[in-house]
Amino acid sequence: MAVRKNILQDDAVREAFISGVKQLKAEPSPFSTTDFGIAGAPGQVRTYDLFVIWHILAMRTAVPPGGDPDIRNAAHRGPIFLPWHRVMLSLMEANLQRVLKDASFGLPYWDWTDDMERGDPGVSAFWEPSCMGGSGTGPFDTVSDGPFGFDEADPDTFRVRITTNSSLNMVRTSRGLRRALGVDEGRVPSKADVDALFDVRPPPDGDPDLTTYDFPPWDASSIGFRNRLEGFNPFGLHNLVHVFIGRDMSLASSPNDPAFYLHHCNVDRLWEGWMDRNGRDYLPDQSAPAILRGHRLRDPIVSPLGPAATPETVLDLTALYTYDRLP
Ligand SMILES: [Cu+2]
Repeated sequence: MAVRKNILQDDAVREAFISGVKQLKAEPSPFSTTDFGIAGAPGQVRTYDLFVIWHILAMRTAVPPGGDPDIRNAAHRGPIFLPWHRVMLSLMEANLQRVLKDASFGLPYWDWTDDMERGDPGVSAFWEPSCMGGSGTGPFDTVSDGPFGFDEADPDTFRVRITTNSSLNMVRTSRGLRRALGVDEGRVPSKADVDALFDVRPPPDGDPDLTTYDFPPWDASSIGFRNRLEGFNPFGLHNLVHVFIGRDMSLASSPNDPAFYLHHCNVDRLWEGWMDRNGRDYLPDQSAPAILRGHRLRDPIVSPLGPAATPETVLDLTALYTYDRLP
């Protein structure tokens, strides 16, 4: 059983995360780039980059098929958003446990509200060279400090290897990680934003009842807890943090930035806190129409990294991990 802790409050877990990411970034997976239809000479996909590919594939899979992935896709803009990323995080955590040889390792979380309360969220121990490194520099905003900074002369330097072009086709690359902290958005969510997410007083007319997980039409326009946390309606929380970090974090290949996992771990913590208060209830159930296939209670979440899960099988993972503190 793992306990997930605040990355800024535990040096050992921070160092283990960094070490584990570097190992997964170097470790070959059983897959080749051609297995995923990626153009160019075949190359072996590393375990870490397999997560990037999986995320891109999900993001460009419209639900329903033939629809618009910007309205609803296999991992975002619909009810599956929270369970899908929970499965992804659990698989990352299991892979980190494996390479770290520590079955009790818990994926750490980044509570960005602490950074916002201190004033300038771009100035935080989180962005120090001892943790994630900071904002990028140069024409492409390439990160040059910290454990994931780019050093052309170092063959083992942290590299982005898979990304997408403007048509969401996967392309191979070999470059440094890119970030532009605070450029497209100057803030991250505040404690007040999180308090509002948990405000279960009877809503004024027209406002969502945040004790309900999600509502029709189950997409990026829906009101309710899921979309408030995902951050499409209104814009904020999860989405705001991606845009605040910018560059690689704004793309379908956003798991290229290790900060992705620490951010999403905090999103998962908020969902866990919500279920702890409001019950482990998910919507829609299996009676919802087939156009929602992929977002219903017992629809499979399929991954190249492990066995399929469903929302129902991940609603309660307290036997696998807990958080040191719930909101
Ligand atoms: Cu995502």
